[in-house]
Amino acid sequence: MALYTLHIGNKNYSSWSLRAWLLLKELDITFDEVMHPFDPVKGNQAHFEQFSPSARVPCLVDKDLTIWDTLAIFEYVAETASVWPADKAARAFSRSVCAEIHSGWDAIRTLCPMNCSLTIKTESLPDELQHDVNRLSSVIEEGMRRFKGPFAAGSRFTGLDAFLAPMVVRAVGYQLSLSPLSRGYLDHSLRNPWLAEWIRAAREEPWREPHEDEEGLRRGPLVRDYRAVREL
Ligand SMILES: N[C@@H](CCC(=O)N[C@@H](CS)C(=O)NCC(=O)O)C(=O)O
Repeated sequence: MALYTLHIGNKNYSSWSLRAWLLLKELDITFDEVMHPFDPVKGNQAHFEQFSPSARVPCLVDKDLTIWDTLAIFEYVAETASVWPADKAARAFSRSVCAEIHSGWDAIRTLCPMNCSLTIKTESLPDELQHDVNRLSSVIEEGMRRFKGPFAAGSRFTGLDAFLAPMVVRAVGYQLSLSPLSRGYLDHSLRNPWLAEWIRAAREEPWREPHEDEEGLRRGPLVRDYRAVREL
């Protein structure tokens, strides 16, 4: 029997869902996955509030406990599993970067919405987006230098890698320019079999979020759309 239930959104678009899903998969924690496709016409509020107090995904259910919001889910799982690095400095760094991403990086999140299916040749990088891209590059670089890789905070996958996964998808999909060391991290992350499985499933989804696709395409011309299935 699965330990938890994890409510998630569309794999193509739901960056926060990816983080929690990837963490549980990497930690080998069994869970039932319940996907709730976003509804770009009616909105999600009425549907999502049936299982999540914030009406957002991801949302984790452990028997009679409901844990919502990605950081809270990570800390809940950390009570019984090895989410964060054993090394104190690496743990402090990881939590700082995760908190920074969670409460900031608005430009990269809104101007480059995660889209597992599209490759876009980014030509328009407003200053605030360039700032976030530089910050992404520099936190990966710092993690790799200080904790020696190949993961962001040392020799094994941790919560920080789960937090960075949607940024990896963005960096590749929007062809963002990162430092050579950071690019090495991207290549290593893309070889993660669970991330590859998520991306594969995302590309088979029939659902579309037109405003997300349009926002992404404002960054530059489409190089490739990997979606296998026609829109419903
Ligand atoms: N702070 C929340 C953010 C969650 C969030 O914004 N999730 C998006 C999907 S990636 C969502 O549920 N959107 C539905 C909506 O806004 O209607 C977290 O960290 O989990």
